[in-house]
Amino acid sequence: MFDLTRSKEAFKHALELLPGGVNSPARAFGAVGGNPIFIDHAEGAFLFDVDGNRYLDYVLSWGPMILGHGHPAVIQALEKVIKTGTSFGAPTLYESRLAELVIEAVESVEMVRFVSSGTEATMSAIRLARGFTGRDKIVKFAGNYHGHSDSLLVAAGSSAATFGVPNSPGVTAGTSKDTLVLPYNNPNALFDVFEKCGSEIACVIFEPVVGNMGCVPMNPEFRDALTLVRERYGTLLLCDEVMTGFRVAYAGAQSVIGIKPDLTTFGKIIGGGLPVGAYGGKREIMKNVLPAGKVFQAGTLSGNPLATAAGIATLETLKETNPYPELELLGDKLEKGIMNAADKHGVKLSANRLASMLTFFFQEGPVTDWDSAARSDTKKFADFFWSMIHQGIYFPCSQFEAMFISAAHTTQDIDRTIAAAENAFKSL
Ligand code: KE4
Repeated sequence: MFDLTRSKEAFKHALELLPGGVNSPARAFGAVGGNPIFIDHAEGAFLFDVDGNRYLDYVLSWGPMILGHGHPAVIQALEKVIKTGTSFGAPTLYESRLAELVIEAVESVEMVRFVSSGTEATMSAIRLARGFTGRDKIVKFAGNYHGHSDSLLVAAGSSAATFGVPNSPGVTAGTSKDTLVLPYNNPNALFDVFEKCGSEIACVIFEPVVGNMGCVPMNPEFRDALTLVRERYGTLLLCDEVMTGFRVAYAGAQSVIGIKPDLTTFGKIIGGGLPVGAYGGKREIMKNVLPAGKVFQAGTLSGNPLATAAGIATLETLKETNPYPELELLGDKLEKGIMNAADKHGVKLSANRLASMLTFFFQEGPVTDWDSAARSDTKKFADFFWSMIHQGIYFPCSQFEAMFISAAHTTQDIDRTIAAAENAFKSL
């Protein structure tokens, strides 16, 4: 058993200062019980906590650290830029360079605007879709999480789902009435709503591969239904790639799923661990954003030189090294190894994976939407989570989160993880 004394003391103190002792509920260990672990530093594929314990990290800051922690290219880029200053409130060459990289990588993106978080990206993209179409309603899907702006915090996934708080207090009825929440991977539910009020719907926002109810890939029929309602009703497709962008493929999950959205949002990896979000898409739509157009959006630290430098270093390293084939091999090995171990010990487990993004659901499966994900045995997940923690393996602290593999993970790390999981299954 790991000694977690200092983390416990740190959490007790943090509880006096911060609501729930954290700055984001996903970190609070609410779904698994016990106290969150306070991290002192990280290196490569590993986290080191304030008690000196080392963990193999499958959270990677909820996705951004695809190169692993403290990658030399990112550190060198930050060391160079920080000597020149940290923020100017004026344009820099870094913003244009990061924009070039995103536009070059993602075929559907002709123009992009940087913000400081995924929430800002999706909130701004929704406003742009409404401004461009002149329509008020939006469609989202249960179990999909797009950040915490009011119109999107309705039957959200991620930590909201974990805490069973589908509609957060403080979100007004007036806001929620324009948000329609449908089941994911369900073409008929989509067609029904569009037949009723398709002409009022500005956009459909979706995760191309859901990470926020655990990993749930989009099925081809649903993909085709999304494309059909866009053609038939003139609604915009808003592909939320905050988590999947540069994660499942350099060209985005949209290139793997085979969907061409009107707008795309980004975050996480494009900041390389610093605060960057972005929204982008067709020029005819993006040119409506102030000051080119009339749709307002602004941000003091948007395109900040430090954050964009980290993002540039991350994307350029991904482009140069192309870790995706190796990440696929490691993901496949991990998925098969843990599923075999579960089978051997009679543990009901179902896995969903795309590339280096995956989730093991404690149930028979298949998991294709929120209702099926919610049937998972969250108590068994919590017991598994803590058993892995005490073996030095750091899984996401919720059944309804995706886990990730970095380019710093090795085959030996995967083997160790499979062995630890088999150990855990013995005592479940
Ligand atoms: P941020 O505002 O947290 O940067 O991004 C919001 C967001 C938007 N879209 C998708 C698909 C996302 O996954 C997220 C944020 N993801 C969660 C993890 N599931 C962030 C973790 C947290 O909330 O602390």
